[in-house]
Amino acid sequence: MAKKFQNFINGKWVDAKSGKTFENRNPANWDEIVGTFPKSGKEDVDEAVKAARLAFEKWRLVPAPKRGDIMRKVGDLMVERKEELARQMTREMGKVLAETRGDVQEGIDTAYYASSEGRRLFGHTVPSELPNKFNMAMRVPIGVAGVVTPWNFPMAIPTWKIFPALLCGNTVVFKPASDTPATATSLVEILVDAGVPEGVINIVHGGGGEVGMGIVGHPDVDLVSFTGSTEVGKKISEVAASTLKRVSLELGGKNAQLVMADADLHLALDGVLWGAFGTTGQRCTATSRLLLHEKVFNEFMKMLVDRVAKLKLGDGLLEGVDVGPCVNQGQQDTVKSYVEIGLKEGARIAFGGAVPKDPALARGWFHEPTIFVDVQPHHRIAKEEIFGPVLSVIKIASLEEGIRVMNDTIYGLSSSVYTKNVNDAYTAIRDIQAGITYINAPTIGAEAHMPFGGVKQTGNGHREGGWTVYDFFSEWKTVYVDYSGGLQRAQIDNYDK
Ligand code: UN1
Repeated sequence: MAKKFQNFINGKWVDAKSGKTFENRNPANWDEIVGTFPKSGKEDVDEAVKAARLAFEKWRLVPAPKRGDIMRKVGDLMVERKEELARQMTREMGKVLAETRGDVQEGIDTAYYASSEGRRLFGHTVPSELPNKFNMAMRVPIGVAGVVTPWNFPMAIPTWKIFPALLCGNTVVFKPASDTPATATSLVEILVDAGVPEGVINIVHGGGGEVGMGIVGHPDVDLVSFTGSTEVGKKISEVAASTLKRVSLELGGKNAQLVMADADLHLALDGVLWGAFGTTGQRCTATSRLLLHEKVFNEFMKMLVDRVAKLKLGDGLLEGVDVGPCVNQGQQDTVKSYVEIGLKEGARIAFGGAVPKDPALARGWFHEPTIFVDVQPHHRIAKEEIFGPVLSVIKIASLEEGIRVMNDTIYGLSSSVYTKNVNDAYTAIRDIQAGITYINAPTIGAEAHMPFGGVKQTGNGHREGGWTVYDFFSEWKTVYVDYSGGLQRAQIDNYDK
C-alpha cells in the first residue's frame, strides 16, 4: 500500500473534501509509488484561506524575534532530518543525492537567515522637517500569503517564500507542485514541530488550475509568490489583477555561458557541464546556451563531447550517478520535441539526442544529455526554455557579439562569463541583461543570502533570497509623531511663503 498523505488546514491533517486523490511516482522507476495525495478543490482552498485569515490576527502580534526563534528551531530540525529529506526528494523528483542534499541545505540556510532577521527587520528613522516631530517608517505584516511552488527545488524554493513570509508576520496557504508533494509535506511537518501555531501554515495539495489558481484568485489572499513558467506567470498576473494583490513572479530563463578565447578552458568545461546537465537541466538557472569564441571552438567542443560522454545516467540514489531522469513523461516529451525542432531548424547533434537504450533505465523518464552545434541565435532551441538536458552551442567572434547574442532573449535570469581579462569581465557585468551574472562560475549556484531573480520576462521586478525578499513580504508603514503640542503644517508653516 502506498503511503497516504493529507492536507494540513487549521492545525489538522485532513483529506480533500471530495475524497479524491492523486498518485506520485518515482521518475527513475515509475513502478514505484511515492504516495497518494489529496486532489483538492476550491472548497479546500476556502477552508485554508479562512484558517489563515483567522490565525493572522494573533500571529501578526507575535514579536518578530519570537517568530525568529521558531525559524531557528525549523533550521535545527532540517539539519537533523537532512539525509532523510534528501532521499525522499530524490525518490520523488529524480535529481541526484548530492543535489537534493544541497536543496535541503539551501532551506537550512534560509531558515537561519530568517531566524536572525527576526532581530533585524530594520526600519528607518528620518528627521522631520518640523521641530518636535518624529518620523519613522517600519515594516508591518500584510496578511495571507499564497505560495505556489515548482518541483525542481521542492525544498529550497518553498523555504525561500514561506520562511520570510512567516517571519514578517504573515500566514501562509501553500500549494506545492503535484510532482513533489511529499517533500512539501515534510516541510510542513517541520514547521509544525518547531512550534508554528495552528492556521499559520496550511498546505493544500492538488492541481495548478483548481488549487493554484484558486489561491491566486481568492479575494481574501493578500499576496502571492509563484515560481514556474512564464506562461503561467502571465495568467497569475491577470487573475491577481482583479483584486490588485501583490504578486512576486520567478519565471523562465534561457541562460547562457560565454567562453572567451582567453578563458581557462578546463574551468569553463567544469562550469558548463554542471550548469547544463546538473538537475538534468531542469533549473530556471540552467545553462541552456553556450556562446563559444571561434578561436577556441574546436578545441573546447572536443573537450566537452569527451566529458559529456562520461556522465552517468541513472537513479539519483545510486552512487556514481551524475544525471537523473526528467521529472515526468510530459517533461521528457518536451525534451524529445525540442530535439526534433532543433534538427528541423538545421542544427546538428554533437552528442546525445535520444532516450537511452540501456535496459536498466527503461522504466524511468530518462533522456541523454544532448548538445547541439550549428545553432543560430534565431533558432527556437536558442530562444525557448526547454527545461531539460539540452545545450545549444553558438559560435561568436567577440565580447560584443557574445553579449548581444546573450541578451537576445525574452528572459533575463542568470548569466556567466569565463575570461581572465578584467576589462572584459566588468564590461560584461555592466552590459548583460540578467538578474544574476557569474564571472568564472556557472549559471547555477545562487546562495540563499543573496537577491535572486531576473529581468525582462523572467519576473516582475521582485527578488527572493537575502534581504530583498523581506521587502516583498512586508508593507511599509510611515509614522509621524508630533510632540510640539500645536498644529504644524508640513510644507507651509516651515516656509515663509
Ligand atoms: C531554480 O532553478 O528555480 O542557483 C532555482 C541555483 C539554485 C536555485 C535554482 N540555488 O541554481
